[in-house]
Amino acid sequence: MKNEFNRNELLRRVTESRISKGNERVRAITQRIVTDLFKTIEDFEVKPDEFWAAVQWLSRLGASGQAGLITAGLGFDRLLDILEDEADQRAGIASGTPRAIEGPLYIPGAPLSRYETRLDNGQMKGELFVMEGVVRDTNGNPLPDAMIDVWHANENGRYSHFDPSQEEFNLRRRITADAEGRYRFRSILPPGYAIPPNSPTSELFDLLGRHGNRPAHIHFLVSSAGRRALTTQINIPGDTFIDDDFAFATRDGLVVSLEKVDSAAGYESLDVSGPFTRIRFDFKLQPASSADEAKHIGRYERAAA
Ligand code: MBD
Ligand code: FE
Repeated sequence: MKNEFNRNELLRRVTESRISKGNERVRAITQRIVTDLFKTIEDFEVKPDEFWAAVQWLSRLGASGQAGLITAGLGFDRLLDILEDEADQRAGIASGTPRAIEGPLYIPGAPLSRYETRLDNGQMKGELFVMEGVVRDTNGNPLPDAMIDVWHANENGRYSHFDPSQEEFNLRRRITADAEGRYRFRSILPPGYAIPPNSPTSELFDLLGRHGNRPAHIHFLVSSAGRRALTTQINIPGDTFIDDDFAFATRDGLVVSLEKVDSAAGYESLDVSGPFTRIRFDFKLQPASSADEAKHIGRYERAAA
């Protein structure tokens, strides 16, 4: 009878069998997840057709490249930020600009400029704005040559690279701050984002009775030698979804104000002529406790390092 066993013995065999050391952490976390899933299947009396529909959904999700939408929409991305915030607080590390989730749509290697640049290609509809400020440490000292990576959606709420209708790196740039830590750029205010309809992601959100909208936002990755690389976003005020982000990423300290500026004097090098909208925002970077923490890289590169 040694190959006839009940569910508890099956779970024991699945989680305890080994032919080599493996990795203890991976083993322990897998054991927890499998144990919890066995229990979920039992408690909800999940039937084979439901189980295989879910597995097939997971396969389609992977093939669609949308796993990062699901993690954001189910709160995992914000959870990681909350846990890091709590760890900083316990360690007494001065807080800088609040962190906000990277999201799944960052692409490294955007075109690089010094001090100032233009993100849009002149064809995007919407309101011209200039965003400017200084990158500082947590004591307020400017950080010369700090690196800013900025990316946002186009007028349809889509991101270049993932949207074949846009040229490569449209609305994506890197800027090195000047000797006083200053940066500025012009672009067009983006609208919000909505998860793709008729996709594995929208299937789940429909079944959950949830919307898949993000309020209008702009992403940043900001870094400087000896400072902890910051991943954050700003939120553009006035969006219907500002306090109801499907990714739970809005933070009070990141909702900027839009200033109306009457004269373009001083903005000639950005080709601004008439009145325009301005966002002023200084980034504050925490001290880094290792060279790795200071690296200007996206989350997938960081995980692979
Ligand atoms: C986005 O633009 C985004 O920032 C996140 C977190 C998820 C989906 C789309
Ligand atoms: Fe985004």
